[in-house]
Amino acid sequence: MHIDILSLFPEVFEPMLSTSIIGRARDNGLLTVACTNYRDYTHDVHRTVDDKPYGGGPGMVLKCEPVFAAVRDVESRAAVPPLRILLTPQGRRLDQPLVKELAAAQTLLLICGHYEGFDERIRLGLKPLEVSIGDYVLSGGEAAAMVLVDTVTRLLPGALGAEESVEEESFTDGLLEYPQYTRPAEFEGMRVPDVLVSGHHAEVARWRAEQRRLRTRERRPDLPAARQDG
Ligand code: 6GU
Repeated sequence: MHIDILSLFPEVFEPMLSTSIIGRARDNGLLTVACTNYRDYTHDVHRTVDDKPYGGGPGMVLKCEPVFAAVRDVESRAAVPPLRILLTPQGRRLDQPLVKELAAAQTLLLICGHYEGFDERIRLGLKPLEVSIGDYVLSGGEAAAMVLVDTVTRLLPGALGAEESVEEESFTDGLLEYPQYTRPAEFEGMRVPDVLVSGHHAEVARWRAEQRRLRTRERRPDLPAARQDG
């Protein structure tokens, strides 16, 4: 997969993109990422990317010209037309089913905003898929783009080692993860459950399945999997 990220702050991405699973996916050629600054597509001496809103009001609005120019330039060099994604709190909420859809694309183009918002014609003209990562306010789309890249990368074939199976994780089957322990068997009076120390694989599996059901019901009764019998 190839991901282009358009942003006013392209430098914020590199540390997370070169670390851990994303870094390894890039090293192994499963993923390429290119970050581009809208400011490189301005033509005035101040390299202006934002302006006051028509009709008045607080804050500044991201201008059309540098965003359209950046999108067109990046896409003109792409092998296949990318799936355009606009990071905005007004978008479709990112969840694991949407992550799966995005991970099936060959190329993603992530359009990050900052300031009070985008000129509406960015939506109207570029017709991106609008994606939000949750119901809270971020200062810009950068943190949301990073979340999206992380979640999608984990689903690329070969990105996770055998030790990091996608299958057993929270949300892949709609249930939360079971509790994990490692040595020592007792820490500050807290003991690892006997069943895990016992070495009975079938009982361990049964205990973990039960813990997942209990946890999901307790913590996330809103999830469909919490309502199932068993
Ligand atoms: Cl994608 N962008 C911004 N600015 N705020 C958000 C968001 C995105 N998702 C949740 N809050």
